[in-house]
Amino acid sequence: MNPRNTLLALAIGAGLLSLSACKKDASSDAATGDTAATAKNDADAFVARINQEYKAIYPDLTAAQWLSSTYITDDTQAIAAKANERYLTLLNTWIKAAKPFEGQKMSPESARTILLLKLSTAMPPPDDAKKLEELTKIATKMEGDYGAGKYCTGEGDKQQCRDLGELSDVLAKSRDYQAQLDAWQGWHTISQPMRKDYVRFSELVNEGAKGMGFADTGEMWRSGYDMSPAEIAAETDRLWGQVKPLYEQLHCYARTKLKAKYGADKGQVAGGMLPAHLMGNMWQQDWGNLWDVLEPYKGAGSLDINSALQAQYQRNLSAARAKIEGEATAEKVVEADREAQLATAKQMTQRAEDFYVSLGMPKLPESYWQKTQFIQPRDRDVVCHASAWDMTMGGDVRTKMCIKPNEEEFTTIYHELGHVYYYLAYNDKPPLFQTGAHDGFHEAIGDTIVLGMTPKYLESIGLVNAQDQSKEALINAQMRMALAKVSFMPFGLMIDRWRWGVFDGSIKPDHYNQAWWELKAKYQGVGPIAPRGEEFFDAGAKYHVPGNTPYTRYFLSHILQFQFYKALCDAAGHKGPLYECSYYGNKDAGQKYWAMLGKGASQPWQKTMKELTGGEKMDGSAVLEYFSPLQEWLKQQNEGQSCGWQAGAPVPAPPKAG
Ligand code: X8Z
Ligand code: ZN
Repeated sequence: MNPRNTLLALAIGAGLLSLSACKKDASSDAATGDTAATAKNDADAFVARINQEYKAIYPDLTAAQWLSSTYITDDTQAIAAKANERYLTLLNTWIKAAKPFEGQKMSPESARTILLLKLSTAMPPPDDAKKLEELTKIATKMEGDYGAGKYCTGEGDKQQCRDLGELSDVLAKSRDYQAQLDAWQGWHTISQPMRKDYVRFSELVNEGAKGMGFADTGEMWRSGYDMSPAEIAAETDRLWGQVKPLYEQLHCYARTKLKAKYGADKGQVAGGMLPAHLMGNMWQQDWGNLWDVLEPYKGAGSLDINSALQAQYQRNLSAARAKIEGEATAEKVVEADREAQLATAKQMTQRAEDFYVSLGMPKLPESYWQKTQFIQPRDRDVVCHASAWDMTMGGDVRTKMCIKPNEEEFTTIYHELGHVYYYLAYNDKPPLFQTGAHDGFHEAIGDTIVLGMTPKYLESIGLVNAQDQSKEALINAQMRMALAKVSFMPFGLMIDRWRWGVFDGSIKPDHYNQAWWELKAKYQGVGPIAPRGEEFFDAGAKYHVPGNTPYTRYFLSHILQFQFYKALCDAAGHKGPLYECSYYGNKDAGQKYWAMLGKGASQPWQKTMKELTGGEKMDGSAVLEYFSPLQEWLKQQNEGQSCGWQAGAPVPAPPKAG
């Protein structure tokens, strides 16, 4: 999550409070009779003022949001909802106040600021004060309910409640068909009560979007790309068309392996789709946890990062236990374990920081280490979903995670630090330009660094053993990356296809779940083993729906990051196949990247993109270039198979337990 989305407009309102002061300056121009110049001065002064006051008021909202996300109680939620309500009320006022300036003569910077102002929230507020209050309460409640969500089984003393982390662990590690099914279905019970909230939520935000002149909230979300809403929708189709053949090959390979593992009846569902509960991930967005099933060549390249991180944790645990030897009460043992978890999480974060610093970027400020939430607290509910925060636009940057020592979390840290370094790089820009060139850029920064985590890099930091140069090792390395990146792409697309439909009314509340699974089938080729009726609200079991974070950004990011990667490789003077390139330690690449980050949203993203990559379009060809050895290999593996799936096939009764 990027809290800036909800915050960007804050400054505008604050700015308006002092607009009378701007007018005083403007009137002196009026005396000269130059009305165009007067209007220009008015607009520029308006923008300058709101920027200043935005920055001043911004920390009030981030503090309330941070508190409610790291300490979920009724009270902190009430505080966050109120803070949000106050801010959105101001936003409404300020957007209206900006209206007379639209189309007036003003500097390009001011015009862009006013444009960004209207798009600065993902939650367009309705005019009506009561409805706005209702909206912020529902939004805060949905995110809190998600964060505190637990699946409980058994009764009385025997009751066992598991949170998302624990249930995800089952999917990641257990290969017991029923245990995985139970964990998957269990998590999907937590969102059932959210359905009615989401129905109301969409009505309220749509009212807000219409009030701002958009057809609906989806159109508003699609308006933030320096092109028309219809154009960006068509762009996502085009980009998906480029990478879809690669996804289909990966899908085909995974299905063959799952069938070999679980049998032809259980390894797939109707229409040749992949069973939702068997993909190692609650949403089937990242198949990296299925390495044991999908590894092409056993042991080749030995990229076992999970074991290395586990070993690091065990070393920290031994050290912490040694300190309490002879006096180890149960409580002290638990504390030692937490000390080891925290130490490991910090070491993992230092590793990630080191990559950025190696590029010539600054070290993270001391306050980052003091104020970040690294691991899940023991004594309270928190929103564990990883996020990066810019609390003040003045260096108080933080991440909020529940880090565990595994590869997925390790790369997520690199992802989150991408957000943090973006914040730091554009902190000297006017506050309203302190956001991504577009939201996909923000998501791509850290992931680009992840692409630079080549086997050689991992070897150089001692995380994996010496790498051999065999063809088998290459395919294994490519597969490792594809399971994280390629498997994600259709998921990155389908979530907002669903929300765009909800917001434009083509998906009605009584078909929420049906539409959700139709889209999962169409794009991902994934299905449940038994029909999921409208008593469920499966979209709500993914953070970004109750958390109201637009998702197209992640799809775009998965295209962009390969373009950025290629550009940084060029800057680093890399010769040879793209996938071999790492710019770890390369200051030329770092300088180019930092310069791009520093631009924030001050100019259309196409210009920023051109400065980095030389081109002005998003394009999937770098993805295909990167994965070309794997794609060839997959084609050979899949020879003779009939790949692809039928999205509309009826879901049969589930196979018998066992
Ligand atoms: O939500 C995130 C980040 C925070 S911006 C952890 N991601 C998406 C997700 O988890 O669904 C990163 C990849 C996709
Ligand atoms: Zn992110």
